[in-house]
Parts: sequence; structure tokens; C-alpha cells
Amino acid sequence: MPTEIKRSACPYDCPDTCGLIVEVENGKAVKVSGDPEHPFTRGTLCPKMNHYERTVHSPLRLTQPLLRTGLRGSGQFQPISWQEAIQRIAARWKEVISKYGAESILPYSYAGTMGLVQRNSGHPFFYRLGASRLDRTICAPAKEAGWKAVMGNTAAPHPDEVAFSDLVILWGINAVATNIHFIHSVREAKKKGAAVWLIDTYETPTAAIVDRAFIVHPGSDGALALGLMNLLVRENLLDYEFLRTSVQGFEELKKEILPNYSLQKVISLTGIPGETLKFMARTFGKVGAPFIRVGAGLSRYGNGAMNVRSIVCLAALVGAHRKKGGGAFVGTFTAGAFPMAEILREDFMAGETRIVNMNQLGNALNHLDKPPIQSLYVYHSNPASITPDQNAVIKGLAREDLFTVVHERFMTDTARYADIVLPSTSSLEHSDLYRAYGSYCIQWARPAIPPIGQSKSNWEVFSLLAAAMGFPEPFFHQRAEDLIQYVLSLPNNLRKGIDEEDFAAGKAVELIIPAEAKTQFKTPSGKIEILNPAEPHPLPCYLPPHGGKESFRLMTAPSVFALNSSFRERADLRQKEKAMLLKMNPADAQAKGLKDGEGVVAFNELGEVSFILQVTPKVPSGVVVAEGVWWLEHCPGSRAVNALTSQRLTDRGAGSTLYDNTVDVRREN
Ligand SMILES: Nc1nc2c(c(=O)[nH]1)N[C@H]1C(S)=C(S)[C@@H](COP(=O)(O)OP(=O)(O)OC[C@H]3O[C@@H](n4cnc5c(=O)[nH]c(N)nc54)[C@H](O)[C@@H]3O)O[C@H]1N2
Ligand SMILES: Nc1nc2c(c(=O)[nH]1)N[C@H]1C(S)=C(S)[C@@H](COP(=O)(O)OP(=O)(O)OC[C@H]3O[C@@H](n4cnc5c(=O)[nH]c(N)nc54)[C@H](O)[C@@H]3O)O[C@H]1N2
Ligand code: SF4
Ligand SMILES: [Mo]
Repeated sequence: MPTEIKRSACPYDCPDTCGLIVEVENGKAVKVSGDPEHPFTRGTLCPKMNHYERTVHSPLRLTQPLLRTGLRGSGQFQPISWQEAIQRIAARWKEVISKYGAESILPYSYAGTMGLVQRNSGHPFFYRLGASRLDRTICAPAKEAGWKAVMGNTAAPHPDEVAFSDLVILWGINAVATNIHFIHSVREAKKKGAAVWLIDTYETPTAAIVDRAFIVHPGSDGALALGLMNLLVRENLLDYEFLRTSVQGFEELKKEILPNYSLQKVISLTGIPGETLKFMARTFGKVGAPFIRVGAGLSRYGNGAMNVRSIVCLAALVGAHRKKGGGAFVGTFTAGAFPMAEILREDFMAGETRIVNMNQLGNALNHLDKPPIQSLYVYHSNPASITPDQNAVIKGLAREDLFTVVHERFMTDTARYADIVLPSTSSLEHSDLYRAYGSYCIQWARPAIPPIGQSKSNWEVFSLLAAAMGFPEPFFHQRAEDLIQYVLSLPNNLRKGIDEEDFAAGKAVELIIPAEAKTQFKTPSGKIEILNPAEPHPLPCYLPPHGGKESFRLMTAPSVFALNSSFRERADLRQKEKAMLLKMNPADAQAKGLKDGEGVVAFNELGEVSFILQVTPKVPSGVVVAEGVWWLEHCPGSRAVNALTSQRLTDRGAGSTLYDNTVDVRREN
């Protein structure tokens, strides 16, 4: 049989949303590479996706429905038919609903697939069921809240515009791991003479590609931005014309806030020396078009939204937005490209139901009452690994009376606790619509290969469950393809002018956003709102992070070779990380008498986690770094990093505070 070439999209939660070229032989994906015609992918993939066929055809893929036979968490199951699995779920749900009401059922899903139809296919079903709703805020709602407080719904610049910048600031983003295709245009800028800076809490792999890396105290970026603004004022490096015509509240900021951010105060809050702060402010104020790429890292703190808000204001003081190559970029807002209401179908909800914050799953499973949660349905997420306060989550999952269903590709930490496990297709096996949040690309992917084993897509499973629960609405009884066709048949402004033929053929196409959109400020005042009267703090100011009483700040940063807990099935990728490491500064290790390569335990009031110590000057004193989220079966001990992260939330957006925790460290006995 000849090799067939199919197009697909990367389904993972990554700003790049790459286009894939899939080579198929006998219904098997034999090679996956980057689509050379994709405007952002430009023919290359990241190390994780280079061998996506190894994930898709992994011998560890779940291929049939399973019923638990052993203790919860033991991973002992027996195969059952789809019919039996669906019948058992429906029967148990009917029983639970009659005793406790439908709000005793909680869906849990997040980012296993970012395709709009498969990702959201549980929404209509659970609205119709009357289940508790999940507030899906684990990722970066504080980043969005910080941006919106200043910029409203203003469009982000095109990411490739960065090529025209003369100062690129990668602020709280480990782009080499999480936004690798953005670096292409950063390199272009560098070739033309731009300086590239990194502002992070340690020297991440991205430090290797920048001119200067500035290391700040965790959670202090808001203070840094305010301090730089104060220096810009003092050194008269402002764009007065822009401030007058396009910014609301600069005078108030200058009078009421900035004088509180003396050099001394900012040095002590951020840990950056005074001369360095002055260098940063002068450079920033004197270049023509600074481009700030804001990552999610600094938003996952008790003061996360305010950190982002202050950084976005900083760009306004020098009029960065009005210059080609200048501005602030937190992400593209491409949601309007498809009518989401037709996919989510909130109208199926008969009345307002309870909302549970996904970061607080541990509390919800263990403490919620009226009604208590009696059943958890998990799809394309791995809460036992990725949710803060792992001990609380696992304690909840271990509850004898909790009926848990997990729809998964692999036997994850969460699936081990399920009563019923359902096998899921991978993105190469189902249809979907994709939209990027780090570029303006959209794409329509059809299946490249048939489903592996008896696996079914999220959409198909909710169709079966809807039938078993007796939902008559035709919506539930169509195919995902039918919904996609319907959604695409509706008129849409944002998709106007795209190459329809390419899009229908499965190629990625770019939404057409005029270059001037970034200066058409979509805020109530029509200006950039440094002063926003609708915010609890109308002007930006420094808010302290949550922190903790232990001596080390714990960074739980992303790994280059995994994506949250995804790709952990791949031994080839795990080996590249060598082990589950805790990185520590040499002076701290010496003070504690700890040696490189030995087993250590990081602990706080929430839990204890074993790591292998890596002593490295790339981490500053007072900080320890644990990259990546590991499956328990690969951990040196019995818990992974999220046993050390808390359920506390961000200042705005009710987001996770995954970076805002402290630990102490001791030698493993
Ligand atoms: N390889 C890989 N790619 C991924 C992921 C992954 O796990 N691995 N995850 C995906 C997901 S779900 C998301 S949301 C995106 C996230 O992607 P981004 O938004 O780019 O965020 P990260 O790269 O996670 O950035 C976290 C960085 O912030 C730093 N940081 C932490 N606290 C602070 C602080 O107080 N100040 C400053 N200046 N920096 C701080 C961390 O050290 C880390 O380098 O990446 C996606 N892509
Ligand atoms: N310590 C720490 N914790 C973190 C983070 C961190 O940086 N550090 N990052 C946080 C962030 S930003 C995020 S977004 C979350 C992400 O957390 P999750 O949304 O849980 O993402 P993953 O860990 O990638 O797990 C997704 C699961 O979905 C499965 N899956 C993939 N495709 C499908 C499908 O089509 N159907 C079904 N049913 N299953 C599918 C995959 O096999 C995988 O096990 O993690 C958060 N947790
Ligand atoms: S860079 Fe991101 S979007 Fe591209 S292949 Fe890798 S994970 Fe997927
Ligand atoms: Mo995320």
C-alpha cells in the first residue's frame, strides 16, 4: 500500500497549535512532521510531537472499556463491553440523582485536547443533566484578567510582528519549552539587531537564547514593572503624545502610586540590583519598539492578575503599541472565529447549578455537602496529577462511595482510581476544529487513521450517555462532523476573507487581523486603562503573593519533554529528563549539607515529595525548581510535585497559584 499523506493539527494545550503532516501506511501513522505550509509551524515540531506516532500507537494505549476489580488506585481492572459500561454508568447516575440530585455529579475536564468540539462535548450533556458545573480556571485566568483590566478586548499584535521589535522581553515564559515557534521571529529581530531579554525566577532553558536574563524574586514582577515605570518618569523617558491621546490614568498613577516605588524598595522586593534596574529602564525607554511576550508563570500567584496588569501598563508608558514591532502580547483571542454558543449549548441548563472551582477539587471531593459529590466524570484531564494539593485529590478519589468514570487514552494516575475506564481516541482518530491562542491560525482536522482498538471520541461517548439517560434532543444524536458542518455554515465576521478552499481542505489558515487593530483599544474609555474604576484597585499597585513559612520558594515550571502530565507514557522522552529532579543553588545545598544526585524530600504542611537533587547555579538561592508533572509510577517516592501546591486562588480570575508555594528540603532517609 502506498503512503498516504494526511493533514492534522496538534491537539495539545500549547499556544502554537501546530499543523501536522501525517504519513499513513495500512491505517497506521508511521511518521508525523511539521506542516511546512503552516504559517506558524513552518515545518518543524517540538521534541514532544516529533514522534507523535509513538504516542498514538503506544502499546500502553487503552483499547477497551474496563471495570475495576481491585482496590481503588490499584490499577486492577477487567475488560467489559461498551454496552455494559454505558449501562452501568447510566444506572448508577439515575440512582445517585434520585437520592442526592444531579448536582451530586461533577464533570472534570481540561486540556487533553484543545479541539473545540471534542474538548467541549461534555458541556451540553452536563448542562442537560443538571450536574454541578466546573470552573475551568487551572491555567491562566489571572493572566487574562490582568490584560483585560488594562486593554479590554483589544486585539494582540500578530506574533510575527516581533521580528520588527528592537527589544524583545520574554517575561515569565519559558519559550523554548512552551512557545517554541515564536522564537523563529524573535531570531529575526535579533538578526536585525534587537536585544532579547528574559525575566524569570531562574535560568530556564530559554536563558540560552537571550542576551540578558534577569532573575526576580518569585511573585515580584508587579513591583518590578512599577519600579521601572517610576524610573521612566524620573528619567523623562515617556511618550507624552501617546499618554495624552491614548491612555487613561497616567497622571493619577504618577501622582498616587509611582512615588511609593523607590529604587530601594524595588531592589528589596525584586532582588534586582539598582544599577540593573536603571539599565533596564533606560534601555526600555530609549528603544523604539519594545515587545513584551508575557507568559503565564508570573500570573499563577496570589497577586498574579496584578502582576500582569502592571506589566501591560509599562508598555503603555513608552507608547510601544503604536510602533511596528512594539506592544504587549499575552495571547491571541481567536474564540470568535467559531460560534461557541452552538457548541457549548448553555441553553440546555434548566436552572443555575452549583459551580466548583477545578483547583479546589480536593476540598470539593472531601468536604462539599448539600449535596456531597457522589460521582466524578473525568475526561481529557488527569486531576490526580495536575491539580493542586495532590494528597487532598487522591484522598477524595479513594472515597469508597464515590463513583468515578475516567475517559482516557492511558492508564493515568486518575484512571487508576476509576470504577469504570473508557478508552479514548487520540486526535489523529477524530474530527475537530482548532484555533490557536499564540497565533491567528485556525484549522479543521479530519481523522487520519481509524480508532485504535475500541476507543471512542469524547463526542461519541456523550452521545451514548445521552441516549442511555434518555435525552431526546437531536443535538446529542448527531455526529461530531455534523456539528462541525453546522457551525461552519453560520455566518462569521472573524473568518471573513480567509482562504475557504484551503480551510475546507484541512490546511491551517490565518484570520485576517488588520495591523492597526492593536491600537483600536476596545475598553470602555476607548483608551488603554491604567486607571480602571471597575477594578477593586482602580490603579495598579504592588500586592504581595501568598508565599508560605518554609525557606524555599518552589517553582513547578513546565518541562521541555512533557506537557503537563501528557507524554509521560513515552520512555524515550522521560529518559531525556533523566529523573524527577529538584534543582537547588550550590550555596543552599552546601548550607544544608546536600549533594548533587542524592535523594531529597521537599515538604510543607500539605505533603512530602521525593526528588533527586540537582545542584546548579542556574537556580538562585532561596528557590528550588521541579520541572514537569510526573506520573506516580515514575516518581522516586509516592507523590509528585502537586502534593506541595495549594488550593489557594489568584487575586482575579479564581486561577491556580501553582508557583506560589514554599517548601523545606531534607535528605531522604
Ligand atoms: N513543553 C511544554 N510545553 C507546554 C507545557 C508544558 O508543560 N511543557 N504546558 C502548556 C500549558 S498548559 C501552558 S498554560 C503553557 C504555559 O506557558 P507559558 O505561559 O509560557 O508559561 P510557562 O512557559 O509555563 O512559564 C512559566 C515560566 O514562568 C516562570 N515564573 C514562575 N514564577 C515567576 C515569577 O514570579 N516571575 C517571573 N518573571 N517568572 C516566573 C517559570 O520559572 C517558568 O519559566 O505552556 C504549554 N506548553
Ligand atoms: N505542578 C504543576 N501543575 C500543573 C501545571 C504546572 O505547570 N505545574 N500546569 C497546569 C496547567 S497550565 C494546566 S493547563 C493543567 C493541565 O492539566 P490537564 O488538562 O489534566 O492536562 P494533561 O496533564 O495534559 O492531561 C490530559 C489528559 O487527557 C488525555 N487525553 C488526550 N486527548 C484526549 C481525548 O481526546 N479524550 C479524552 N477523554 N482524553 C484525552 C491525555 O491522555 C491526558 O492524560 O495542568 C496544570 N498543572
Ligand atoms: S510546539 Fe506545541 S503545538 Fe507545536 S507540536 Fe509542540 S506541543 Fe504541539
Ligand atoms: Mo495551561
